[in-house]
Amino acid sequence: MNIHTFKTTITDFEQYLENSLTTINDIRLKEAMHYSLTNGGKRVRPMLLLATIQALGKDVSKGYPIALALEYIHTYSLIHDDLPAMDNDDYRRGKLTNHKQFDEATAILAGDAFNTKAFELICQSDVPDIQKVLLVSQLAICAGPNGMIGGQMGDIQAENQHVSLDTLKSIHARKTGDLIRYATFAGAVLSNACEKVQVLLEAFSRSFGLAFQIHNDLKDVECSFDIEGKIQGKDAILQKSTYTSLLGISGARESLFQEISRAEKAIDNLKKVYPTLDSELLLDFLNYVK
Ligand code: GRG
Repeated sequence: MNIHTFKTTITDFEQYLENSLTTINDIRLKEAMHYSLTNGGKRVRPMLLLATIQALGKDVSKGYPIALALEYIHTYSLIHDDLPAMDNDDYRRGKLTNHKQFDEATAILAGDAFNTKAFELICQSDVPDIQKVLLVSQLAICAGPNGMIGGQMGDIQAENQHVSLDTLKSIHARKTGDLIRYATFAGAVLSNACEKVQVLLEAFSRSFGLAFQIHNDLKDVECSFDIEGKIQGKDAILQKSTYTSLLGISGARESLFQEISRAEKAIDNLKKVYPTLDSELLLDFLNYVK
């Protein structure tokens, strides 16, 4: 199955996502959460989680609460990332950022609410308790101080500094990569996949996560040359080390292709240990970063 066909089988996920906020009592908080949850995110992480279950031939609807929890954590991270104390952005996805549309305190609380509600969702899902414990603890690890938050801290500290390629990789493996890695982890847990399958899925999503970040850096550079051909834009202003600033555009492209081929190799190997795998669906995610 390709990703477009798969999307048509999970159209009710968007409705499920919209309905998930109806129990929030405070109207302003609910509005602020609804604003950021429904303003045009690509849903890469929940889609990857659900696609992993589909590729392993299991019941995709079982993954909805966990996929939504993952999108909640991602949404919180973007709301907080845009705040004046962080990236201080006025726009995201072509629309006002949460703190510009509402106010700073509301944006902080909307982010906090997504962060806590994610764990509530997993705990209240009807997956077996043993899986819940794994899913909750791994989400806390991936989103936490040695995961996404640690990556964000590293990213802030790297501003105006020259960092090595290894340091840059480590920052992004945590900041962007760990939630992507969680997607295949959760898909595998919910599908009762064995250790070998888990490991190969992790290799796939680790490379996909890095490729996702490199692709993002390349897109930023391609969109940010001024008329004199000088690089402008936020990363350049903050003198952030990026794949493109460390490796140049062609070096970054080379790294991107390397990660894509590592991810493809992981899927090849996975097909050998799990012959019924729908590899086309997982490989299709790589088209997004090509
Ligand atoms: C504030 C704790 C905290 C963490 C923020 C992920 C992150 C950490 C910040 C985002 C910074 C950024 C733009 C990174 C580049 C890669 C990335 C995560 C892009 C956004 O993800 P998409 O493209 O977003 O999946 P959409 O808009 O589609 O949901």
